[in-house]
Amino acid sequence: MKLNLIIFVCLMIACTEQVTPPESVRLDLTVTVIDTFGYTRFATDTTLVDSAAVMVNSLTYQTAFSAQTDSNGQTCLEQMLPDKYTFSATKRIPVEIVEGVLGFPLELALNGHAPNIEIDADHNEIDLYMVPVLIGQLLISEIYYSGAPPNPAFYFHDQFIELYNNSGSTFYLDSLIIADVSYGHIDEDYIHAVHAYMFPGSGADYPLGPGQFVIVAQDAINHLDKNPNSIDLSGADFEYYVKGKGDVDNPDTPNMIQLHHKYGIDFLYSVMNNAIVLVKVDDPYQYGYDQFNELLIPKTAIMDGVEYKEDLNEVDLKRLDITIDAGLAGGFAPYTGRSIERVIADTKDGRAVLMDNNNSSFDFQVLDKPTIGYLWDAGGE
Ligand SMILES: [Ca+2]
Ligand SMILES: [Ca+2]
Ligand SMILES: [Ca+2]
Ligand SMILES: [Ca+2]
Repeated sequence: MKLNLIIFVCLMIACTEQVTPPESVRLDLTVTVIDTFGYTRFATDTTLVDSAAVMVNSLTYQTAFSAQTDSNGQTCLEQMLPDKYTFSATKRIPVEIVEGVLGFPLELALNGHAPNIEIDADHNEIDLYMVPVLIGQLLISEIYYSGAPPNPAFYFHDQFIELYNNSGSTFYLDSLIIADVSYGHIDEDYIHAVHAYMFPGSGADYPLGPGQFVIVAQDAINHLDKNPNSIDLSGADFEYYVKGKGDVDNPDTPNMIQLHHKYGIDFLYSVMNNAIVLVKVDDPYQYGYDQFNELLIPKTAIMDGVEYKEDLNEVDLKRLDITIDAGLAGGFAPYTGRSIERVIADTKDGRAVLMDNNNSSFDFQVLDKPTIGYLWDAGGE
């Protein structure tokens, strides 16, 4: 009996053990990062992008490698296995260089993304082309979507999104929209929104000053009453409210205005994978719906967007394109109480300037617990 058990355990180990390819197949992989839009040439008289952060994800082995390009715009990853890889790179462009090229100042980053590239001994040099992307000023600074660890049951009504004014001037939240993005549409011009909720106000009712936060809760209540592993959102600034579905409505917390709600008892963020966007558009119904009852929102109206997934290696199966979010945040199991938050890139006039290169693989970090209305990096608990 005991022997049988030992054999069984050995078999289990043998089954789960990964097959390691022989050392001889390993290769050196060179990534060259190129900017043909003129920003790098303006600064260095070459199209080769130095000091770019590069991330390489293996699809089979589920490993990630990060590196930085040298003065020739190159980085070499040694001893790599032949596989399909996804390549991603990002670099912030100093405002004075943007002004030199365009004639006016603008916050830009360069992003490159090449998914699913077959690498072997004959194909081990990759040219990654960068495109300029606009950096947001009003940002999604945190999304707490994972839900609370079971106590006693799984709990996900404590989700919230935190927005942050990353700029030096006041923004008005009035009529801005938070939406989530459907998967599987190949559409250059529009995102397809499953849910879309709008801030109330008539133009100047809800100012957000530089360095200020706003919290939008799924339900603005103290969730510790429902699950001791959860959080208190009774102080949230806004909440989603879905009429006729048994949703709670805290009378002291203003409700977001429902523009579109395809399904669900609330505006629930998936605990595994989703993409959330912040939108500014004059008429949200101007472009109508697709055949799946999803609201069409032009990509040019998106102020910021963040995509997250439980499995970060699924970078080739994304909802948002490279102009909105070239990467992925997250990488943890549901119901862990963990959260995702932007990292601080800089401080300016005493306020944190958050990183927004439109690539969540670089811009976001994972927190063990959410930080409601403050930043973990700024000396949180
Ligand atoms: Ca609700
Ligand atoms: Ca309410
Ligand atoms: Ca952004
Ligand atoms: Ca926070």
